[in-house]
Amino acid sequence: MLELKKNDDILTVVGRIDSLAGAMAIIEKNLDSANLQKLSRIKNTDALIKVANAIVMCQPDAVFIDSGSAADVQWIREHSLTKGEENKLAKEGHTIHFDLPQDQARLVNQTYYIINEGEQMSSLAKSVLRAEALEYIKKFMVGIMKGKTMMVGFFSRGPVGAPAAIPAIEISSSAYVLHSAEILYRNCFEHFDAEAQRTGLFFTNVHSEGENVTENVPNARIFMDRSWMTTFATFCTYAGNTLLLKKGNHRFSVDFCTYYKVEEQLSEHMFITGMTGPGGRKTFFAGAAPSGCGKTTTAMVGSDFIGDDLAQLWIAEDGSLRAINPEKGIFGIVEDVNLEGDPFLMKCLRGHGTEVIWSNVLIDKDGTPHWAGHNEEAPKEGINFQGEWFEGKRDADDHLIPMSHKNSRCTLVASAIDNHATELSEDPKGVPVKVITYSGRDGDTMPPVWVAKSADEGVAIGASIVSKATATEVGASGVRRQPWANAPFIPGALADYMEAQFTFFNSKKFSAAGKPVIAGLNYFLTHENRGSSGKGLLGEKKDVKVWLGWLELYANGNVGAIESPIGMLPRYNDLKPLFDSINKEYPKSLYDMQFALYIDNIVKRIDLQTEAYGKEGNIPGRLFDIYAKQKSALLALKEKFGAVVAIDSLS
Ligand code: OXD
Ligand code: MN
Repeated sequence: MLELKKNDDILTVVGRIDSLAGAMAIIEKNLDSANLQKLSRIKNTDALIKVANAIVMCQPDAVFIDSGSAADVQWIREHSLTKGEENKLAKEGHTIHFDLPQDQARLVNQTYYIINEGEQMSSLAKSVLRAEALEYIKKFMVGIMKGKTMMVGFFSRGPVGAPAAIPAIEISSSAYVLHSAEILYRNCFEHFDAEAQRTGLFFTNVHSEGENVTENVPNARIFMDRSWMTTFATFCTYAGNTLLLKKGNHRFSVDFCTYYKVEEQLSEHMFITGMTGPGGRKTFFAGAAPSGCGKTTTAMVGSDFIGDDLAQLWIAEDGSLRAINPEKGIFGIVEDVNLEGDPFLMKCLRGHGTEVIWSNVLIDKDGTPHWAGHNEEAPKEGINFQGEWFEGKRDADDHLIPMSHKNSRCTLVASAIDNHATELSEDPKGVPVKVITYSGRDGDTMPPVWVAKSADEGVAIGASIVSKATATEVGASGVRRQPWANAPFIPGALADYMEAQFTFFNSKKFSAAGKPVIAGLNYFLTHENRGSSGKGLLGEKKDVKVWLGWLELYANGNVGAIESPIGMLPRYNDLKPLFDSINKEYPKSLYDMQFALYIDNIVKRIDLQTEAYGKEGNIPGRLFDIYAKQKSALLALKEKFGAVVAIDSLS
């Protein structure tokens, strides 16, 4: 359950401002005339009260209102340089920001939902009771901005006017955070009041890095108050922990869709991209993958790239599935980004004319950034996320320090990417999505692509993602369940989220043509797991284009498929021409390896999921029905053909 505005808003408890008059008195006392003038354009009472309470709580020396004007954005850039949060690099418009060595990824163990007594949360989430969170905030956030300037920006998570867009306020003493917000989100200062009224809500985010020192990182907290859709973040700067317009507000949006927009909207950890099919037709995809599993690369493979991380989906009046990207920029992992796999991104990173904030890469003596896997000549020394670096340097535990952190990033506007469909991205009507994909880092079990035979089986594919841990979360390791690749961002009970998925994808509001094809994708199968003498991945990054290309044809009825217990599988003869078009040999022997069904592995997965979901309360019975049906069909196949079923046995 989610009850909005339940119990007290912590910001109001601490700031004690609960009226417009009270808010205005604080605002007038703390803003200079230029900033007061700017803020006078915002009339929303709740928003002004939020800002006033944040001022009372954080006690900044000054307050800067970011109206989104070119001058204001320039002020933020310069403030970041003056504070030393960013430094200029050799290339015009490029800067470097370093997060503390202990703050290089999402601090999952210090991230909590603020909940009320008796609320049921996702079994995969940490939560803290309201009273406890209040104690922390009183202790650590009161006066946290003394000596600093508080910056306040008004943004929209999506094109203004889109049915699934929601406005948000970002309040921070970090100019790096506001600078990143300006690149990643649409400043909607002029439209904030109208949007808050239209949607009936807005999100609020309050962050301060404090002194920004290692000693304080253990005290860092990322709190998300579900009931008041307000986040608090302290003593950290990594954007995944601080720019809570991103994953903080995504969580609120997931919550909102699960409890207030059932059968209307979904909020997903998905890229959005378009593929061009025969005759120039465009087919749009929305695809989920856990953090650090190549969503950015996959999205850019399309001819009409829209977004690489988040998607807001809804069913339009005409029965089509629509999507918008709540963001307008990319906070992308740079490890392994190179000319071969990411030509468009590399053009921005190594060319001219694109503003880029780099984080946690190596900077050489000439002011050029370097990162692992860029396939260029690498320097032997420089400055990186832990300070001076030289090849062979070891940390206190005698581990080799890599040239760049595995989770080092680049922040840039999406419209700089050559294949970005900028005009479409800004259309509040969204793009019509025909294909949904789910993927994870799965080295040994599922084939590269398979299509669900029904909406219910599609929901089961999303529910069943497993993936190897990546560098995007501090301290994560092993292979883990990653439901919908959205699990870290689902605040409420998983059962509620799942129920909302079943309801949405089975909705009668979809027209026959509007119902999406739902598929699983896996680029991570390895030779070792397919009985091959080869090593490493069984395919290459660039094969993604083929899997998406095949789904494009399938979704438009141009190719058939082979039926199997887990779903529909592609025919070799349909894949071959797609490989030809990326100039790649595709021997039948490789297809046979990729698409053979390893029954024991798949059944093990089904058992794992059945057991894990069996421990959650209230999971919809149809999930278990699907697992049971698939398992018995798989075992029947094993009976007939053995533990490894060749794809040709099915056709
Ligand atoms: C991200 C993440 O940064 O999911 O997108 O961690
Ligand atoms: Mn992400």
